[in-house]
Amino acid sequence: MDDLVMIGPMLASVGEALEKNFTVHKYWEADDKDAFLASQKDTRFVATASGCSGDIMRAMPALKLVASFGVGYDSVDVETAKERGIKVTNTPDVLSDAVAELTLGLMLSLCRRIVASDKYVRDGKWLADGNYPLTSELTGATVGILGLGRIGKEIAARCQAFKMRVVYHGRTEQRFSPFPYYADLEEMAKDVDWLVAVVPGGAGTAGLVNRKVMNALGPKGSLVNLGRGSLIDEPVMIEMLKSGELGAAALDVFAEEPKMSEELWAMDNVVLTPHSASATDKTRWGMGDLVVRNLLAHQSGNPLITPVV
Ligand code: NAP
Ligand code: 8YV
Repeated sequence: MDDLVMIGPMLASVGEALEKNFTVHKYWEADDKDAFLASQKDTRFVATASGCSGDIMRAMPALKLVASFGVGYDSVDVETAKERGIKVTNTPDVLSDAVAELTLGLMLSLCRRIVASDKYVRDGKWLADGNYPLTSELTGATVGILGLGRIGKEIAARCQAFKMRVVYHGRTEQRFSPFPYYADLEEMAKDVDWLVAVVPGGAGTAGLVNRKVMNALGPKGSLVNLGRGSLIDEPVMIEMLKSGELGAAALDVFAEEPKMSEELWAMDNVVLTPHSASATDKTRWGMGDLVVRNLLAHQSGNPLITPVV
């Protein structure tokens, strides 16, 4: 059987399928990483849910394919892969519905204060203090989608079902999109009630949602981040949420996750989830299946199903 290096633990269904088809070597279990990599000079396959560095690629001269679990591949050193002729695959599309679904869940939680009002009931305050304060709704509001890609489009469709007006920003206008395009993110932020960020991470998008953009969104605006923590200037966001310069935030991803400023935990204008937008049984199974099918395709000389490079 061909050898394969697994960088970190993966979903059980992926592990089982890989064990059937490859001799699996577990990088994360090795005490001496250099010695481990030195023993993998002839290994052609890597499977990972936690990225793959250029150093690992350089230490594996026979490496031909890095199959990554997740659509975002910012933690895979794609430049080094390209230089070395290593193919990289990801898991697009199969997760778009689940991510869009959680996005709407977060938006509803935020504007209808579902999490806070659940706590209100459990704390016995309904009985003691009377009705919970009035909230706001999605109906009639404008949402600006930062990144109208595969997931962005699914979010847009769901926002329309909630009778919202949808606009978007990306680097390029999508010619046949039914939604108004903003070439400038700050201009879009001025005009919307909700800013939903769902662009890839990496150097090109780091800090895209900066003070100016959050200022434009303003005290009545809500920021939702499903993309990557690196998209937002997090310290500035926290400062603006505290001061009321930014209305509210719903966050699934964080710059240093799972770490984050505990200041966020105390804010009731914030809803937090643990990078779980794709974390359903069905979707994670589909993502894992795609990882395995890409590896098997390459192993048998067939075209990759979802290549990045
Ligand atoms: P996609 O189809 O490639 O869409 C990405 C969109 O981002 C495109 O519309 C692109 O439009 C836009 N974009 C890229 N760079 C940009 C920039 N510098 N400025 C403005 N817009 C930019 O990707 P997808 O499948 O929708 O996934 C998007 C991202 O969501 C992933 O890369 C990942 O980081 C994140 N994600 C998170 C979770 C989670 O669990 N929270 C799950 C899945 C995915 P232009 O090319 O026109 O700029
Ligand atoms: C996963 C994601 O949680 O697909 C992505 O880009 O962020 C998520 O679906 C992650 O990739 C799991 O490793």
